[in-house]
Amino acid sequence: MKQVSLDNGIEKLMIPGSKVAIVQEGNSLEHALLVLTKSGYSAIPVLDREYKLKGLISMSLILDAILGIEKIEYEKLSEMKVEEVMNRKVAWMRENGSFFRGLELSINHPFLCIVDENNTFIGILTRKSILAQVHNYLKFNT
Ligand code: 4BW
Repeated sequence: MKQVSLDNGIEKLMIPGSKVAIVQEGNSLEHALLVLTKSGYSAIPVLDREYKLKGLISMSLILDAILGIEKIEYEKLSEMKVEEVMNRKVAWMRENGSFFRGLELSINHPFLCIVDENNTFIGILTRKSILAQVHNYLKFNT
């Protein structure tokens, strides 16, 4: 019978950086809104020019930033930069991190950023791929 392990690392489950929708911290909110809308994701990583992880930007953070007291201030979309609005608290792991650590973090985070020892962005681990692995484990090992 096929055996599925939960002790393996996370590298095989990771979506590589080349396939992840990202923005740079110096991009305008308008650009970030475009990337979020076209990719269909509600939150994506923010990187600097050297591809180092800096934060996360989401649709709700952008909307909150452009919401004035009485109306939406659309001009802020081109005036403000992603770094002014992004969430700097990011759930992250190293590529050689354990599956259990990923599972634990994914309870509160829809995805985890994977970085190397220089904080360079390598990819993401999604809640979907973690759940799929747990599902396979339960299906084939119980
Ligand atoms: O455009 C989409 N394509 C696919 N294949 N699935 C999507 C898409 N948009 C949403 N989904 C599904 C996924 O199952 O909805 C879930 C929640 O999406 P989110 O959070 O709220 O945009 C998705 O679950 P998931 O694959 O476990 O991904 C969790 C979160 O990881 C997403 C998004 O914030 C981020 N993410 C996933 N793939 C990404 C990505 N961010 C940038 N680029 C990617 N390729």
